[in-house]
Amino acid sequence: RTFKRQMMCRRDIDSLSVPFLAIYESLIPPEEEKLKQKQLLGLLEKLVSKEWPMARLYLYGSCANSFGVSKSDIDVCLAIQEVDMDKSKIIMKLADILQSDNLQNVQALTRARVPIVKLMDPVTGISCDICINNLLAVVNTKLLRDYANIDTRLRQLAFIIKHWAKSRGVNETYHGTLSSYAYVLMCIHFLQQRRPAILPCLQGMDATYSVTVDNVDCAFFDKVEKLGHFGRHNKESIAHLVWGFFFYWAYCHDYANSVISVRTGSTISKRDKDWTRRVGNDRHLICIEDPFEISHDLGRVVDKRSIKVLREEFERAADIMQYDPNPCVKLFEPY
Ligand code: 3AT
Ligand code: MG
Repeated sequence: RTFKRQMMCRRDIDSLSVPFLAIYESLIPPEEEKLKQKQLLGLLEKLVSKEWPMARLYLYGSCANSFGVSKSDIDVCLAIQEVDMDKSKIIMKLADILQSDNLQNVQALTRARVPIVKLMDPVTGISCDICINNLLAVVNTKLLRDYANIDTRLRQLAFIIKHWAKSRGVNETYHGTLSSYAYVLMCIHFLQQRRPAILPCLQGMDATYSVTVDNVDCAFFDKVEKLGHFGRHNKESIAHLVWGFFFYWAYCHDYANSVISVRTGSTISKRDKDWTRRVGNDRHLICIEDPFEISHDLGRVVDKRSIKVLREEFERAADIMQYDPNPCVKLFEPY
């Protein structure tokens, strides 16, 4: 492998933005889908507040971070202070409460890594997962959404990368590949690295938003409308960025020594984080620092076999972007 290989981008790259933008547009959820999600959230709020008037429901994940494609399930977090009830009891009770109304397939998954209630709303056709007190996910959802509001190229790039990852079968954490959340962080990191930068580092700026959740201080600049158009000095087209993203992960990222860190707007060394050797099941073969739970490597699910799959997919995509006459077809070919 040629590390930090220099490569000139193909000369017709910008003309490829038209088909890429068409794919992006086709993935955007229609307004009526958003309305249905709100409607379902309203129904859930009504049912929950009968039993727990002080509880709150928050949307998180792709339905709220602006990286959700059409027909996604929604992720909901129940924020509740029930001191003498453990999570699995709350999950069972919640399932009970929701069972009673016109919702379908209500299931309590108390033994999952993150215990949830799953259900389907027959009126809107939307499926939903409800977790308990996972407020860090609500805060990281806000961080992602705030980044998306700075430059539309982030949302475009992330949609295209998520679509690629799903088509190629590399968006499956239970098979050792990466979550959608990890891919969006990779996109943000990549746009922070462009010169001129397309995204700033919100956690490196004076904080205008600050909360403490589970003993983690979460602080960042969230008045993004005040940034003007931050990335305006960088004129790279979406096709150029898709090419650059794959080229970066195929040939530029230093997998052996570097951790990508949206929190610092840069990379940091694996040695500084003590992520140099395998501890338990955490192998640190690709390192993606969570912006708030900084001891948390989102690449920890990746193993010896799947890192090879991932890197080969990045190289395949980079080569298609560089040489294929019709990259939009080949890139998303089912694996
Ligand atoms: P899909 O459109 O459903 O593929 P998503 O954005 O909903 O994408 P995930 O299903 O991977 O992404 O995760 C849902 C949310 O849960 C996203 C993020 O706020 C949170 N989350 C996921 N994985 C982690 C993690 N390892 N650490 C912290 N938060 C996480
Ligand atoms: Mg989701």
